[in-house]
Amino acid sequence: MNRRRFIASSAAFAALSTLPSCKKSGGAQTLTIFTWSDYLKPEVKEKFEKAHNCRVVIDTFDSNEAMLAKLDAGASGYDLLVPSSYAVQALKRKGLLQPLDHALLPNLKNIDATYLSKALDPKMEISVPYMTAPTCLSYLASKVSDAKHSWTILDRADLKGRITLLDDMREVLGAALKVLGQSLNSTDPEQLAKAADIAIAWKKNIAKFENEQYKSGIASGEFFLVQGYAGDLMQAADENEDMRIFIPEEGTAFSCDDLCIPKEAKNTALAHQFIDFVSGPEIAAENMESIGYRAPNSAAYSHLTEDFRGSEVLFPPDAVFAKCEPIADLGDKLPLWTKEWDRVKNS
Ligand code: SPD
Repeated sequence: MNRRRFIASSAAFAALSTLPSCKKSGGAQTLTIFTWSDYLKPEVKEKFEKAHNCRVVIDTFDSNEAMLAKLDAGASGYDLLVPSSYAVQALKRKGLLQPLDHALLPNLKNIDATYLSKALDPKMEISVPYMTAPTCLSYLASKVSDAKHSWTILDRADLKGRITLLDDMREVLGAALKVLGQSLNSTDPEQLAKAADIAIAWKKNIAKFENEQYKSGIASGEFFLVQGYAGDLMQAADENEDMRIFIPEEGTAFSCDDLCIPKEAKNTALAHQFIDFVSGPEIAAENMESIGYRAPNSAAYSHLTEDFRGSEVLFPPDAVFAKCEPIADLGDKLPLWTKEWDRVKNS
């Protein structure tokens, strides 16, 4: 696939983001985005900067919980956030987001209506879907024999010390709940306790819980089996053709990350312009092909290559997709999860 090499380019991208803003040098505006790493094609960023005579500054988080904690602690200065849909709901409950002005967003007509019918914000009142993808497992074919395409591959003691899991309770306990045949959004205390027991057993085999180094770690051969996000794994696979990526047979999280504007944003008009820009058909397709994620944007699909459309990870067969679930907002049940996750982390 024609993806930009992100793993090597992340440092350069971060360096670009620390350049002085145009406010100081040329009077142009700065759009500050708080988002996941490797989640915007650098050339798309440059095209937006050129089209709107502005500078885009990227600050990154590596989990929704880290993003929520930073905002809860009072972090400000962001014009645009890119949380997963369940975290958008949490931000909304806290009164941290502002309603979107649809008059400034003509490209909303491109957003996939089938997707929206199941989305947590179907009318896009406070958020616009950006990218969606499953959480997957990936392994090195030359190192992992007889790889069963199941979460239970994490039980394999022969891979001890060569596995990583995401440092994310929704992903790890969610995967364990899928092994139990339960919803990954369960709030049943008994099911959660059993899921934590499974995660504790997995923990004995892993090198670490972490959310970023797994990409270069599996690409370099340091790790043999990692849990990660589909697009990040596809970017890594561009570096190492020995990598295989699969959706575990029990099902997985199929998350969507959304674009939304914080209540305190300074550059609200520019933030709307950015949302509209990345929702245009050609730009959405270009961005998707580069970062390896799928934008729910009907108008963009005809601009995708056959290779990309053929990805069984991003466009899984119906039977596989039926076992996948979006991550839901836990609301006041959150402590049930944090209690079990603490038990896993302290084991
Ligand atoms: N590098 C982009 C990572 C995108 C992750 N999506 C969020 C998944 C939520 N669990």
